[in-house]
Amino acid sequence: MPQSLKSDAHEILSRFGVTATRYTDGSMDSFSPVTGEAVASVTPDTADSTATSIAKAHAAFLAWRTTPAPKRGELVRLFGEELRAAKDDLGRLVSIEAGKSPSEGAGEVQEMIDICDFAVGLSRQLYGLTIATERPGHRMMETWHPLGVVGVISAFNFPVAVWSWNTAIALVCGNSVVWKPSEKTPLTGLACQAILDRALKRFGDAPENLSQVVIGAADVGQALVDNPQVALVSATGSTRMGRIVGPRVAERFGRCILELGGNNAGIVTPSADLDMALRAVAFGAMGTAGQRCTTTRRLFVHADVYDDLVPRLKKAYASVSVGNPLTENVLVGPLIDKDAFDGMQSALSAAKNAGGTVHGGERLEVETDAAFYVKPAIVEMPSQTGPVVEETFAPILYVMRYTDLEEAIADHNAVAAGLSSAIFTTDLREMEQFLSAAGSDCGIANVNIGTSGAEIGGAFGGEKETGGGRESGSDAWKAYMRRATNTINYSRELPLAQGVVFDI
Ligand code: UN1
Repeated sequence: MPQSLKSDAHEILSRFGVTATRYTDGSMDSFSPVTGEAVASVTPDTADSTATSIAKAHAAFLAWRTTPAPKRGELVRLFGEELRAAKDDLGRLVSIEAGKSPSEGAGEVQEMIDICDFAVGLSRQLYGLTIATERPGHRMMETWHPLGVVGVISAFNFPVAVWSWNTAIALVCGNSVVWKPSEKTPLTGLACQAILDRALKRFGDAPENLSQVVIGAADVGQALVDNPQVALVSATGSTRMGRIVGPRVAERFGRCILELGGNNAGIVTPSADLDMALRAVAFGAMGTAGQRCTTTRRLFVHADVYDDLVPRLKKAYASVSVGNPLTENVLVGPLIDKDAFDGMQSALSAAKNAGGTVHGGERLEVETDAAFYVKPAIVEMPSQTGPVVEETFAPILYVMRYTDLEEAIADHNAVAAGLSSAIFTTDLREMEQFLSAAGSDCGIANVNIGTSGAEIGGAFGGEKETGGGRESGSDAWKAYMRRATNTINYSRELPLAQGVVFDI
């Protein structure tokens, strides 16, 4: 079976036109979490080759920035077409490399298509304001200009969608892109670049090296982060990584979009539709084997409905199908690697030490012992202590009982991360309280849907240790452009602002 996954991946890459030497002759192995087997050997970049790519990207930017934005949108429209044609193949490669179910692999490619559609519309809507000026015979306005090279650093869990959010928007905004995918998912990186290359070929006269991929680990990321020609670094990953990236980019006054950890929670109130809450929590907590940054990790359940909902949840946990995600009817695939498994086990033992009752969490032998499959864990906690306040990138749901909504909201907010959140209620007052200024402190606050599965149309990101960045929809594009305030004097006088007199 490992053999067939490897040849499957290679066939897909060759259909995309990726040169075989790029994934067969290298020194860096790429593994499939489905079987734990190496499926490719890629050639890593170096700090020097990354610097060369950035210099080329900068030259591309200088040409691309003067291409009219709607024309830049045409490239992204073609990219969306290519993605539609590539959906099955790319979705399968995501499944092979990241261990997602076919439906989730395809869902990720769908997000890429959606952001392309969004960006095409945006290419005719990069609006600036006209602002009332205090001076007669003057006009004040703002103009949005392309920014420069955008460096994208992405994580294994959304190996293709996160790059596309950044790239589709960056391209219509007039920027070039250098992308470092996770070292755990280089193949999908090579495939995405090949798909974009098809669109570039059809487009015809785009500058060369408008979008490039650099493969490698931290040294390659560092080369992107420290290069003053990279105007914006958009980095998705752990808070630990963000603590390194943020200050380094700030030191050279570069711009950053940080999408870091989440410790997302749901609150189930007495008025909640429990059938709906059950399904939303099950998907939010167990989907993608708990490896989304938006995964539901904590659940506050009101005492009145606790004994109704929690046994049903435990039942769902006990019966969920865990296995090779490429086989039929499997909902939960593997963890990415052994480190993820070890992290999960140490969080579970810490939870036990803090008084928690653990259901599930044990390793399951699926495929080979080089692959790490686990039963998702649901842990009843006496209070929010120990590992509950940390993000563990694995399927662990900590469940706690509450009686007072205000206290539950305070506990909800009493963690370092602030990405996504949800309340399950049919009570208008509870809903509004949760969404108010004194409610959830997260970048995403939902009602009667889970914490994960955000649509691309909204701005995506979160507060506090989540990093504060916003990507994807709404006006997130503004981070990819520079704003100029322009004041034009069409009078014959020179009145100074604030009434200042300076007669010479
Ligand atoms: C991530 O996990 O890094 O909300 C991104 C979601 C997805 C994006 C997750 N649309 O689950």
